[in-house]
Amino acid sequence: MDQEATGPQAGHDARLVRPGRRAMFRAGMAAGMVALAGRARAEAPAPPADDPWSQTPGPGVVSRVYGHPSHFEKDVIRRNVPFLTATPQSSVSFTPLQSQQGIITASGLFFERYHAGRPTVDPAKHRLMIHGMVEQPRLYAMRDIERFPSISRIHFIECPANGGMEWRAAQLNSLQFTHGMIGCADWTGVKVSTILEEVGIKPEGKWALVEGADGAHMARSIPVSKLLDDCMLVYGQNGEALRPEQGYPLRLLVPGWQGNVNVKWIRRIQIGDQPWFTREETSKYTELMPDGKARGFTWKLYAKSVITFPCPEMPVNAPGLYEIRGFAWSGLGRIKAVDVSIDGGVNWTRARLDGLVLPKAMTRFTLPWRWDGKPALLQSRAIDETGFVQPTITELRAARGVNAIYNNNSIQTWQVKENGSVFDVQLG
Ligand SMILES: Nc1nc2c(c(=O)[nH]1)N[C@H]1C(S)=C(S)[C@@H](COP(=O)(O)O)O[C@H]1N2
Ligand SMILES: [Mo]
Repeated sequence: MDQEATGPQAGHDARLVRPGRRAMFRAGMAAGMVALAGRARAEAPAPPADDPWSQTPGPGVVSRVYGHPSHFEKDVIRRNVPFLTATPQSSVSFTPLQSQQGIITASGLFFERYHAGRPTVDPAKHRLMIHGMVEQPRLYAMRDIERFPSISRIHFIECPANGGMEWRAAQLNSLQFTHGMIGCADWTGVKVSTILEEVGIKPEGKWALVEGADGAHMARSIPVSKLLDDCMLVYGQNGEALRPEQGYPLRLLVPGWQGNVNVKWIRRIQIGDQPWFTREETSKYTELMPDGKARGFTWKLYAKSVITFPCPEMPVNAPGLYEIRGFAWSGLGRIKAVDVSIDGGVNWTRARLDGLVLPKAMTRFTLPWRWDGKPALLQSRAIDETGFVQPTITELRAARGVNAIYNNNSIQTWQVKENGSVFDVQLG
């Protein structure tokens, strides 16, 4: 059974999400600091209290066991929406983006999506088979793959169903549930091109079937050109071995393309001359258009962004100076700019891009904001290096209708109320 999906938080209902006390505390910190500064002018602040932790030595080194975050951070966890899927084995848990610091998603918080649960794959027994239209079919053990020249790259993975529940209306009052099917990590592994050069692709080999070793045998068709361009066979994640949730011991990374093609526990790459039209690219992961036809092979993830503070889980408190924070990403390349609006898209201000701005990676943006205590409608709009501008939900519905589940990259609106609480809304 999937622990994450059946643990104590399993009963968490998306419709009932309210900020916890700790979240309220955090959100109020900026305002609190301003208030403190005001008070300091009147009377000198009291020296720090000699709390119990200041009076004795603490426990010794955390050695010979795996280290964990402070237990005060115990609410920063993946969460799932039990009514969303039939079983925890065909489920998804969402990244708590409201608590993500910086562009790297901690491995224990990286969203998970399984079609048949999480297999326990023995790395000593795991094999990657490469066959089909190749000169030299091969069966690789993990130690063979780890021997090849390697690279490390920071990339996001996003399920195209991220935001899929919001096509018709705003119904999940939570950043974690509207946007949490994304994570960004530092991945280490081998370029697929390195291995495909070893086996030699025959000239007619234009497509590849990539298949997982899980019970779902998740299989997708990918053009060989994409595999040779920037795909990786990944065994490292954020400085350690790939996590079981992410496909231990080996996963395919397809930078900038929808999460589904990033096959976990990968065991087979078959080269052919046409796509296979598997279940996951016909009955699933296609988009029903208003004219009744379905769009297929919509792999590319276009520019998207979201404000992570404030958000429903991280409200504001007293009026004063805050920093609006968020993430932007594009499957087409680098983020060029992010604009932020506090009046529902009437006026826009360019945000500051902070830290690393990498292709097909989450990018951090910030903008100072003096909240006057009045209602506000916060939005962010990403623009990538190809010039693509993130659309509004109205524009997206006009283009694709409301039957689509996948690829909702629309601008998110957070409504800030006078009492500081924040709600997921859509502007008509
Ligand atoms: N073998 C296998 N690979 C898989 C899946 C799966 O169920 N089995 N789920 C896919 C889907 S739908 C997504 S969105 C991503 C999620 O990656 P993550 O679980 O590492 O976040 O993995 C993809 N790769
Ligand atoms: Mo997915």
